[in-house]
Amino acid sequence: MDNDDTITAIGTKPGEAAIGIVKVSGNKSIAIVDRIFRSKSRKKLSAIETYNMIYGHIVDKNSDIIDEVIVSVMKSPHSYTREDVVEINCHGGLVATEKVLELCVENGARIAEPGEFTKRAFLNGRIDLSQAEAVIDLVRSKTEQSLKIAAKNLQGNIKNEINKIRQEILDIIIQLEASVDFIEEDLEVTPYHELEKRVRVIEKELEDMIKNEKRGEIIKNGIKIAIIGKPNVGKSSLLNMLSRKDKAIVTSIPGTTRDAVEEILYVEGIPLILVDTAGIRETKNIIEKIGVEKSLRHIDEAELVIMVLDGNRKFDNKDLQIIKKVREKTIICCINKVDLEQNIEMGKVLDYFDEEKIVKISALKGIGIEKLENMIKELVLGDGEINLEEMIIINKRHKNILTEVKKLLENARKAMVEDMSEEFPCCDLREAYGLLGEIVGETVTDDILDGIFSQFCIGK
Ligand SMILES: Nc1nc2c(ncn2[C@@H]2O[C@H](COP(=O)(O)OP(=O)(O)OP(=O)(O)O)[C@@H](O)[C@H]2O)c(=O)[nH]1
Ligand SMILES: [Mg+2]
Repeated sequence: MDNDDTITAIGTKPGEAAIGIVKVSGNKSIAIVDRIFRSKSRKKLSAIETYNMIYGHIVDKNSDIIDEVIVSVMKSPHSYTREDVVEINCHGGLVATEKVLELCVENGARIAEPGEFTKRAFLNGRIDLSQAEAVIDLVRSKTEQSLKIAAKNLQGNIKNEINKIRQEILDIIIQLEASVDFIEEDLEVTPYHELEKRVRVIEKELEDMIKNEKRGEIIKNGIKIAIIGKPNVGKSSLLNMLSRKDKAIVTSIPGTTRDAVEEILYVEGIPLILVDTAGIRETKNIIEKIGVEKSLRHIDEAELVIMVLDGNRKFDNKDLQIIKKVREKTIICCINKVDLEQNIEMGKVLDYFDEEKIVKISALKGIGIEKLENMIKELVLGDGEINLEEMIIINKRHKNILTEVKKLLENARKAMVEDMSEEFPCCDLREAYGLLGEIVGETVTDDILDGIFSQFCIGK
């Protein structure tokens, strides 16, 4: 990718729409569009003020009119990319918009790679890498909550925090180096135990951010909850009750659900992806067998499992077999059909589940559903409410970096505790400082950049 040439792309979704926007960015963008644009007053784009719009037509080399347009000009450095940016608002037909794009290319622009506009904004210093990533998150947001996080990160939430921490690390390094430099001069230096305390404070901040990554992931993508159990215990009835819909087929015939049925619920803006699965049992029926295999896969992928038992029947080996498959998971145990006579031996159930993870319900009558919902909420959101205003929500890439940084800080602190010479903690801290630069994009390889920007859509 050459960053000096002028790039172009369609910035809107292809297809019939009210408008289609062709974006052009780079030092030749105004000259290129001037060649294919005719305003009524014959005014040139180069003559119009930045952030103004002008009406006219796009014409081809035979001066045939291609489209009626409004063109806006945003001059460097006050534009998305910090370069001269021209946006051509076409009538949103597929062919007209494509044709305008083609004319831009014929006149010297190059088709942009996915994310290249935002990459330029980053390379030209308008935003840091965490803000560029926030642009992707913003575009992809599916819930109001995830939009909120992305918008805050775009404002520089992560950037500011990381830069603050980097500054603090740098300051500690300077203190340490000072004690090396002035070792002979008997100058007052900050003692190890004080610096160590400061490192500990940073570690704590990193810990909080690392913890929040998981929450961010849940807010963005929701969590998957698998409803499992042997046939006929009431799994589909429960899905229907929780989603207040008549989504899954319910019958008294064991083996009704063959294929997994999904339904998305929003709990405080967080998507819960509920999956009703086929009842797990040994079966010769080929369709049911595939369904059972699918159930097992869904259990694997689920962050939370709701295990349904039939309170009307005795706890048996089939229940036990299923419990054994989900031992590693976070589980809520529902004793269903409490409206009927209870034959299940609670003593046996308590052998496998903690009392606070068991809830008695009737998926038919709606008994205990609220309690179940609260249990789900608590397990999903963890301790307390999610207060987005005060949280810094990072992504996986950041988390991996912060985890490394935390190890380095621990090493540095250990070196101080063991009263090793200053070079040792200094070395770890310098590495930590450099690593943190990868989050904001100050120290970052082309591979990482390509990995990030290739996730963008074209024209962004
Ligand atoms: N009395 C009573 N009957 C229930 C309750 N929940 C489900 N049932 C009945 O139990 C039968 C089986 O319910 P389903 O929801 O289809 O059970 P399932 O676990 O999805 O069954 P499979 O899909 O075959 O694995 C149906 O006749 C339901 O009406 C309940 O809480 N009380
Ligand atoms: Mg079912």
